[in-house]
Order: sequence, then C-alpha cells, then structure tokens
Amino acid sequence: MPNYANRYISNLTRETYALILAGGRGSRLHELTEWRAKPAVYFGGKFRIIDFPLSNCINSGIRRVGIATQYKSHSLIRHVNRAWGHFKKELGESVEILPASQRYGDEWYCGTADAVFQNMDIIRHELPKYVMILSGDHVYRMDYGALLAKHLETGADMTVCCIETDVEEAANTFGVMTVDNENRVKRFDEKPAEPTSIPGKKGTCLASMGNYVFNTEFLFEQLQKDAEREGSGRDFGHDIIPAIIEEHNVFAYPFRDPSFEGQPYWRDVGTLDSFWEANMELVSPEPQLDLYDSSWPIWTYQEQLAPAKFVFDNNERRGMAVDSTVSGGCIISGSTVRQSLLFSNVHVHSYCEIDQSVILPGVVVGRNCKINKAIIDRTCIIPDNLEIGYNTEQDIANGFRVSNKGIVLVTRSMLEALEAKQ
Ligand code: ADQ
Ligand code: ADP
Repeated sequence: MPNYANRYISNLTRETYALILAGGRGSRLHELTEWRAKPAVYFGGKFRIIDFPLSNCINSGIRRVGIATQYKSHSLIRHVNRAWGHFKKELGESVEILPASQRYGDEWYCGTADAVFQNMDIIRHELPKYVMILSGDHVYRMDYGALLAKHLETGADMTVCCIETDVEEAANTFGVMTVDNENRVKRFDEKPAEPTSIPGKKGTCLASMGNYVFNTEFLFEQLQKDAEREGSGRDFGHDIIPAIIEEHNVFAYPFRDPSFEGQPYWRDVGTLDSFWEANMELVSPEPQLDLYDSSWPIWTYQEQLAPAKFVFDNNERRGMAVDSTVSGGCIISGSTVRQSLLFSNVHVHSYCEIDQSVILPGVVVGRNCKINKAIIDRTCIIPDNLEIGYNTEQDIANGFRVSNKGIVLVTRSMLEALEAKQ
C-alpha cells in the first residue's frame, strides 16, 4: 500500500467527487426554514451554512462537487450560483446543482442514499476513484485530504467521520457507532434513544457527522443492493451502514482539528437555540471558529455594498456596536448594538437597543425599539417602539415564536399578521 498520507494527498483530492446532501428541511428551525432549505440558512454575520462544506472542499483541493437539492431549493440554488458559479469545467472544476428531477422512476429523492443513487450516472461520468458524501447542514472547518489519506491507509471500503459527543446530545439525533482498537466500525445505530458510551468514557459517545467516503464502485454496488432491498428507507444511517459493517471494511475517522487541542469545532445548528448559540459564540472575544484565518477562508457571495456606517445622530446619540459583527451596507444611527450579528443592509434607526441578537439581511429596525435574544429574519421591518425578547407572554401574543430557551424568532409574515391585527 503506498503511503499517500505524506506526499500524494493532492492526487487523492483530485480523484474525488464530493456530493453535498442539501435537500433536508431542518424542520426544528421552524419558520427560519419555511422558505429555504437548512443548508441555505444564514450563519455567522455573512455566510450560509452550505458555504462551510463547500469551502472545506475547495480548501482541501476537491474541485468537483455536486449539490443534491430538493426541499425549498430556490434560495440555495440562487446562492450557490452566485457564490460558486465561477468554476471552470475546462480546468476540471465544477460545482453542480443536482435537483431531484425524477431521473430514475417517478419518485423524488426519498432518502439520502436515494439522492446519491439517482445521480449515479452523473458521478460515473466524472470517473472519480472516491466519492465523498457530505452533509450540507453543519458548520465546521475540516481538511478532507487527511480523511482521504486515512481512508486509503486503512484499506477501507467506506469511512464514516465521527466526533465525540455527549450521550444526551446524540440521543435520537445522531448515528452512534462502536469501534474496535483500529477504528473498525463494529456497530452502528441510527438515532438511538440510548446511545452506547465509549468504553472508559461514560456519558460520551462516537457520533456520525453524516460525512462519508466510499470507493466509487463499492458505493454503486451498495446503492444498487439497497434499492432492491425490500422495505429499505434508502438512508445511509438507517439502511446502508448497518447492512455493510459485518461483511465489509467500514472504518471510523475521528475528526480532529490539528490547530486546536480540545474537541474540534463542529456544530449542527439544527434548532433555534443551537443556531442562536452558535452565532453568539462568534461574537464572544475569542471564538473557537476562526473566520478570520486566511489559511482556511470561508467563501461566500455578497453583493458589492457600501461600508457599514455608524452615525452620531441629530440628538447627539452615538450609533455604535460592541462585541458584534456588522456587515456591508449597514447603517446604525443613534442606537446601540451589543453582542449581535448584523448581516448586510441592516438599518437601525435612532433610540434602539439591540442585544444578543442575530439580524438577517435587509432588516430595518424602526425608532425606539428594544430587541433582546432574538433572531430577526431577512427583510423584516420592525415598527417603531416595538420590544422583542423582554416579555415572553407579550412576544407570544404578538405572534412571534419563542424557543425552549427563550430565543424569539420574528419573520416578515409574523410582523404582517401583527400589523393586520392592530
Ligand atoms: P440527519 O441529519 O438527521 O442524520 P438527514 O435528515 O437524512 O439525516 O440529513 C442528512 C443530510 O442529507 C442533510 O444535509 C440534509 O440536508 C440532506 N438530505 C436529507 N434528505 C435529503 C433528500 N431527500 N435529498 C437530498 N438531501 C437530503 C444524518 C445521519 C446521522 C448523523 C447525522 C449528523 O443519518 O447518522 O449522525 O446526519 O448530523
Ligand atoms: P433615524 O435613525 O434618526 O431614525 P435615519 O436612519 O433616516 O434616521 O438617518 C440617520 C442618519 O443615517 C442620517 O442622518 C445619515 O447620516 C445616515 N443615513 C441614512 N441613510 C443613509 C444613506 N442612504 N446613505 C448614507 N447615510 C445614510
């Protein structure tokens, strides 16, 4: 076996086709995914979630990428075309959108494995040696080259990326595996109610990140078998992995961040609370996720906008933001913003206070508003004098969604309904 780990990772990444699964709904994000798939959800003051796996591909040297879309894909497709549409087929690069289009039979993608199955001919046409299947739902920075090197070194047919997670966090949410000393997967339970702890680490288990590497022909064989299997849900976690671990070489790849000693950064921003918390981490003084590291840039699309502006208004009130990120096109006039993320084109009028909030693009905040621990969806117009996040009963009466941890989600249609009531 050649030692690819040291010298030939660029060969491996060149021989790999990455398929990002981006069709999921993300229903626990409620109205935030009413009009967009979870991978299209805004994150980190400037990005969309899918920018993370896509940037990881490009930074790792994987330049042939397909994106399987299904649920509410318009926003995602528009973003991907704008941000990632410049790849040149002639140079062997492509970022291609693969919408569910009933190419095999009459069905839409009916599970994650089916989303790959229905695109087998497109992948085959690319002649990759390896196919990497990535979830489009997570925020993290990862060098997939090291993963491919390990896949080759172990002689695996399939490699599953995993991360140590609290048992409570994983229960009913993640695939959980048990491995031997060589990281060979011995058991795999999809979303178990009671995950098995790692021996000697009670309360911690090995969770699947939903990222897999397959040898191409092996993948196609397994997808074909799965399609013929009576009663299969056509899902990697439920069906494919449990069916192959006994007879084939399936290895776990523990994800580690070489630049960080503790647990690597990986966030499944699947609920309003986890979405809000992950955004808040970014405005803390030293976030673990370093978006300013030019050696691993996260690429995205942003239109050309005027710089953010902070105005000392006519009444001599300072427009200011602290412990916050403020994107292009924003104007903060005579108001204070603390521990918040303002996406592009947010306009905050005078006498407002905004604390610990995530304000998506194009929001206009009227005069004298107070906003606390809230997520304000794109292009909301917050009327003058509105208070959000100070009185749960009032927020609910106003028609806003309040999460388990008291985070308030406000969308345009909620504000329109509120206006109609008044
Ligand atoms: P989940 O994330 O719950 O578990 P799923 O909802 O199937 O699994 O989504 C996986 C990925 O596929 C997501 O990126 C989603 O957007 C996408 N997707 C879902 N349905 C799709 C479809 N019909 N077409 C195209 N894309 C689709 C998975 C694994 C677990 C693992 C977790 C980690 O099954 O074992 O622990 O990911 O979050
Ligand atoms: P207020 O915040 O007092 O309700 P505005 O937001 O309309 O009022 O304006 C406050 C200040 O913000 C303006 O005086 C101006 O300095 C700045 N401002 C508003 N719109 C623009 C713009 N399009 N370009 C540059 N500066 C602007």
